Amino acid sequence: MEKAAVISTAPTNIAIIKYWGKKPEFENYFIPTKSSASFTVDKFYTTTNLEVKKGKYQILFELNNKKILPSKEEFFYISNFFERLAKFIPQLKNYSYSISSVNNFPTAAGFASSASGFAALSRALACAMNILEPKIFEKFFSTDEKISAIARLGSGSAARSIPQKGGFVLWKRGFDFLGPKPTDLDLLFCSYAHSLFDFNFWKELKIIYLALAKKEKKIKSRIGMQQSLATSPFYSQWVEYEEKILLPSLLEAINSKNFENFAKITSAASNSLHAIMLSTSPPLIYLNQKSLAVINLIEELNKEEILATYTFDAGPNPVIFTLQKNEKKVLDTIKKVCPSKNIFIQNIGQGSSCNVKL
Ligand code: 2P0
Repeated sequence: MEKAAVISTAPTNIAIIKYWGKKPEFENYFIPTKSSASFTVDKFYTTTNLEVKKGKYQILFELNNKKILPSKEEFFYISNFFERLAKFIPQLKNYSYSISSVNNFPTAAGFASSASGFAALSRALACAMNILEPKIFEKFFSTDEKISAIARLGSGSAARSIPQKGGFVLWKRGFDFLGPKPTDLDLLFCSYAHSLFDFNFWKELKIIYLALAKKEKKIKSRIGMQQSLATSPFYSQWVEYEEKILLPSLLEAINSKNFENFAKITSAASNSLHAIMLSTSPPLIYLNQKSLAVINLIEELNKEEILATYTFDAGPNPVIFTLQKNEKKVLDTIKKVCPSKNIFIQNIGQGSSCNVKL
């Protein structure tokens, strides 16, 4: 075959236990310092059309129906991903790639799109290689675990948007089980995400995204996490505590659908991430006044009974979790600080998928 055309979709995900840093000795392999765990969501996703043709290596990239020039940062992230991949799979350079990605969620509202974007691209690439290069497909793309490890090279959080079952997904840091002399492939495939609880395991859980602030020109996660690793005096204790204590407690809380414990762990993990960010030098401050107002509102709401919890990534927009039976009460509270049009209510969703176009 000389040509393949495929269409993929991948949802975004929201981490409860966060990823914030790569092992410096494995920097080129994007192996995280700690495991992370997230919920896949059902309403925010990227759709990617990919055409792969035999011939001169080149990349054309459109995002939200606009051509992205090679001088732009978004293009650089994509071409960098292909360069990193080509170190493992040189045959990728025997093809040209036309990529058109559309996010169904407001990109400018500050919702991260690199997770769904790189997951959709990796899934599409897997699908295309199945048609064009069966041996390469077999070696690098034949399981969700492999595709998840590949997606990691685009953007760490994308690894968690790959597993088709979606739901609650664990991305293991993986390096604990490497032998003394790991090969390139050991390093590539040791760290991947897999689904622990299906999308329909905890149907009552509601995930509410708030667009409090538009995207700001802040330090990008990729740079920020390097700075935290290099300068936060609490970094290694944070990693060990979350790996050994918080993550196992979270798995237990979800397994038993214990919302109260889940809520306490979720806000604690978010606040710890932001404490690490604040203890970075120079400090990384992603939360703003409105974010703090939401934290105060939820803490106030929870005084008698725990009804909701919150988490923040590298930005000011909260994601709130509650149970369906308490959704109205929680929304009434949130609406004090966020207009209805900026509130996006979601369920836990399935993962990425792909179809071949005729
Ligand atoms: C997460 N974040 O676990 C954490 C929480 C932000 C805060 O994953 O360098 O864009 O591309 O691997 O995936 C954002 O980092 O970084 C992120 P790269 P990415 O969701």
